[in-house]
Amino acid sequence: MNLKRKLQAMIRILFLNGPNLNLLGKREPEVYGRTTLADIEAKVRERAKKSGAEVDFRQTNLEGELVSWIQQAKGQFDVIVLNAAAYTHTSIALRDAISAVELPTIEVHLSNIHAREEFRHKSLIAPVCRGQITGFGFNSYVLAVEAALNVNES
Ligand code: CA2
Repeated sequence: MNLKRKLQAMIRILFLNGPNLNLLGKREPEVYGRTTLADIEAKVRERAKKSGAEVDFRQTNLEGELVSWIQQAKGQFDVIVLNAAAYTHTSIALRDAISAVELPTIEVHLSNIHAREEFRHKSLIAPVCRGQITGFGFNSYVLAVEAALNVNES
Protein backbone atom coordinates (compact mmCIF):
# COMPACT_ATOMS: atom_id res chain seq x y z
CA MET A 1 0.00 0.00 0.00
CA ASN A 2 1.47 3.40 -0.97
CA LEU A 3 1.71 6.45 1.32
CA LYS A 4 -1.23 8.25 -0.30
CA ARG A 5 -3.43 5.21 0.40
CA LYS A 6 -2.20 4.97 4.00
CA LEU A 7 -3.12 8.60 4.63
CA GLN A 8 -6.56 8.26 3.05
CA ALA A 9 -9.42 7.06 5.22
CA MET A 10 -10.71 3.68 4.11
CA ILE A 11 -13.61 4.23 1.72
CA ARG A 12 -16.75 2.22 2.48
CA ILE A 13 -18.75 1.13 -0.57
CA LEU A 14 -22.25 -0.33 -0.38
CA PHE A 15 -23.20 -2.51 -3.38
CA LEU A 16 -26.94 -3.04 -3.76
CA ASN A 17 -28.48 -5.45 -6.25
CA GLY A 18 -32.15 -5.58 -7.14
CA PRO A 19 -34.68 -8.17 -8.26
CA ASN A 20 -33.73 -11.40 -10.03
CA LEU A 21 -30.00 -10.70 -9.94
CA ASN A 22 -29.75 -13.71 -7.58
CA LEU A 23 -30.52 -15.80 -10.73
CA LEU A 24 -27.40 -14.63 -12.56
CA GLY A 25 -25.44 -17.53 -14.03
CA LYS A 26 -28.25 -19.92 -13.14
CA ARG A 27 -31.00 -18.92 -15.63
CA GLU A 28 -31.00 -17.35 -19.13
CA PRO A 29 -27.20 -17.59 -19.63
CA GLU A 30 -27.72 -16.54 -23.27
CA VAL A 31 -28.80 -13.07 -22.02
CA TYR A 32 -26.82 -12.56 -18.81
CA GLY A 33 -23.91 -15.00 -19.15
CA ARG A 34 -22.62 -17.66 -16.77
CA THR A 35 -21.09 -15.44 -14.11
CA THR A 36 -23.00 -15.65 -10.83
CA LEU A 37 -23.60 -12.76 -8.44
CA ALA A 38 -21.21 -14.49 -6.01
CA ASP A 39 -18.53 -14.47 -8.75
CA ILE A 40 -19.13 -10.74 -9.27
CA GLU A 41 -18.89 -10.10 -5.53
CA ALA A 42 -15.54 -11.94 -5.47
CA LYS A 43 -14.21 -9.78 -8.35
CA VAL A 44 -15.40 -6.61 -6.60
CA ARG A 45 -13.75 -7.65 -3.33
CA GLU A 46 -10.50 -8.50 -5.15
CA ARG A 47 -10.39 -5.01 -6.74
CA ALA A 48 -11.43 -3.24 -3.54
CA LYS A 49 -8.77 -5.04 -1.49
CA LYS A 50 -6.02 -3.57 -3.68
CA SER A 51 -7.13 -0.08 -2.61
CA GLY A 52 -8.02 -0.90 0.97
CA ALA A 53 -11.68 -0.17 0.30
CA GLU A 54 -14.35 -1.76 2.47
CA VAL A 55 -17.25 -3.46 0.67
CA ASP A 56 -20.71 -4.58 1.69
CA PHE A 57 -22.50 -6.50 -1.08
CA ARG A 58 -26.25 -7.24 -0.90
CA GLN A 59 -29.15 -8.44 -3.06
CA THR A 60 -32.90 -8.32 -2.55
CA ASN A 61 -35.99 -8.86 -4.66
CA LEU A 62 -37.91 -6.27 -2.61
CA GLU A 63 -38.18 -2.62 -3.63
CA GLY A 64 -38.85 -1.48 -0.04
CA GLU A 65 -35.76 -3.28 1.23
CA LEU A 66 -33.61 -1.39 -1.28
CA VAL A 67 -35.23 1.86 -0.10
CA SER A 68 -34.47 0.99 3.54
CA TRP A 69 -30.88 0.02 2.80
CA ILE A 70 -30.33 3.31 0.95
CA GLN A 71 -31.81 5.29 3.86
CA GLN A 72 -29.65 3.42 6.40
CA ALA A 73 -26.45 3.93 4.38
CA LYS A 74 -25.96 7.51 5.64
CA GLY A 75 -23.07 7.57 8.12
CA GLN A 76 -22.27 3.90 7.46
CA PHE A 77 -20.97 4.17 3.88
CA ASP A 78 -19.29 6.77 1.66
CA VAL A 79 -20.61 5.64 -1.72
CA ILE A 80 -23.49 3.49 -2.96
CA VAL A 81 -23.23 1.38 -6.12
CA LEU A 82 -26.69 0.36 -7.25
CA ASN A 83 -27.90 -2.14 -9.82
CA ALA A 84 -31.61 -1.60 -9.31
CA ALA A 85 -32.37 -4.13 -12.09
CA ALA A 86 -35.97 -3.71 -13.34
CA TYR A 87 -36.73 -1.10 -10.63
CA THR A 88 -34.33 1.18 -12.55
CA HIS A 89 -37.12 1.76 -15.03
CA THR A 90 -40.09 1.97 -12.67
CA SER A 91 -39.23 3.15 -9.18
CA ILE A 92 -39.90 6.71 -8.06
CA ALA A 93 -39.43 5.41 -4.49
CA LEU A 94 -35.81 4.48 -5.22
CA ARG A 95 -35.19 7.78 -6.94
CA ASP A 96 -36.56 9.66 -3.91
CA ALA A 97 -34.43 7.56 -1.53
CA ILE A 98 -31.24 8.25 -3.50
CA SER A 99 -32.09 11.93 -3.63
CA ALA A 100 -32.74 12.07 0.14
CA VAL A 101 -29.68 10.12 1.32
CA GLU A 102 -27.17 12.67 0.01
CA LEU A 103 -24.51 10.03 -0.69
CA PRO A 104 -22.88 9.76 -4.11
CA THR A 105 -24.65 6.91 -5.88
CA ILE A 106 -23.30 5.15 -8.96
CA GLU A 107 -25.81 3.39 -11.23
CA VAL A 108 -24.51 0.15 -12.66
CA HIS A 109 -25.82 -2.39 -15.21
CA LEU A 110 -24.40 -5.55 -16.70
CA SER A 111 -26.08 -5.04 -20.08
CA ASN A 112 -26.19 -1.83 -22.12
CA ILE A 113 -29.70 -0.70 -21.22
CA HIS A 114 -29.67 1.79 -24.13
CA ALA A 115 -29.09 -0.99 -26.66
CA ARG A 116 -31.99 -3.12 -25.42
CA GLU A 117 -35.81 -2.80 -25.50
CA GLU A 118 -37.08 0.78 -25.49
CA PHE A 119 -38.64 0.40 -22.03
CA ARG A 120 -35.12 -0.13 -20.63
CA HIS A 121 -33.74 3.07 -22.16
CA LYS A 122 -35.33 5.23 -19.47
CA SER A 123 -33.70 5.16 -16.04
CA LEU A 124 -35.74 6.96 -13.38
CA ILE A 125 -32.74 6.96 -11.07
CA ALA A 126 -30.11 8.31 -13.50
CA PRO A 127 -30.82 12.02 -12.80
CA VAL A 128 -30.09 11.59 -9.08
CA CYS A 129 -27.03 9.34 -9.55
CA ARG A 130 -23.49 10.62 -9.96
CA GLY A 131 -23.08 8.58 -13.15
CA GLN A 132 -24.04 5.41 -14.98
CA ILE A 133 -21.87 2.42 -15.95
CA THR A 134 -23.75 0.16 -18.34
CA GLY A 135 -22.91 -2.64 -20.75
CA PHE A 136 -19.59 -4.08 -19.58
CA GLY A 137 -20.89 -7.30 -18.05
CA PHE A 138 -19.34 -8.10 -14.66
CA ASN A 139 -16.66 -5.50 -15.43
CA SER A 140 -19.32 -2.81 -14.93
CA TYR A 141 -19.04 -3.65 -11.22
CA VAL A 142 -15.22 -3.55 -11.22
CA LEU A 143 -15.37 -0.20 -13.03
CA ALA A 144 -17.82 0.98 -10.36
CA VAL A 145 -15.20 0.29 -7.66
CA GLU A 146 -12.82 2.49 -9.67
CA ALA A 147 -15.47 5.21 -9.98
CA ALA A 148 -16.29 4.99 -6.26
CA LEU A 149 -12.62 5.40 -5.30
CA ASN A 150 -12.46 8.60 -7.36
CA VAL A 151 -15.94 9.94 -6.68
CA ASN A 152 -14.74 13.04 -4.87
CA GLU A 153 -12.56 14.05 -7.80
CA SER A 154 -15.40 13.79 -10.34
O1 CA2 B 1 -28.23 -5.12 -17.20
C1 CA2 B 1 -28.55 -5.03 -16.00
O2 CA2 B 1 -27.75 -5.10 -15.09
C2 CA2 B 1 -30.04 -4.88 -15.65
O3 CA2 B 1 -30.11 -4.06 -14.49
C3 CA2 B 1 -30.54 -6.27 -15.39
C4 CA2 B 1 -32.03 -6.32 -15.08
C5 CA2 B 1 -32.82 -5.59 -16.17
O4 CA2 B 1 -34.20 -5.54 -15.80
C6 CA2 B 1 -32.31 -4.18 -16.40
O5 CA2 B 1 -33.04 -3.59 -17.46
C7 CA2 B 1 -30.84 -4.20 -16.75
C8 CA2 B 1 -32.53 -7.75 -15.00
C9 CA2 B 1 -31.85 -8.58 -13.94
C10 CA2 B 1 -32.42 -9.96 -14.02
O6 CA2 B 1 -31.34 -10.89 -14.07
C11 CA2 B 1 -31.64 -12.16 -14.48
C12 CA2 B 1 -30.60 -13.05 -14.45
C13 CA2 B 1 -30.80 -14.34 -14.87
C14 CA2 B 1 -32.06 -14.76 -15.28
C15 CA2 B 1 -33.10 -13.86 -15.30
C16 CA2 B 1 -32.89 -12.56 -14.88
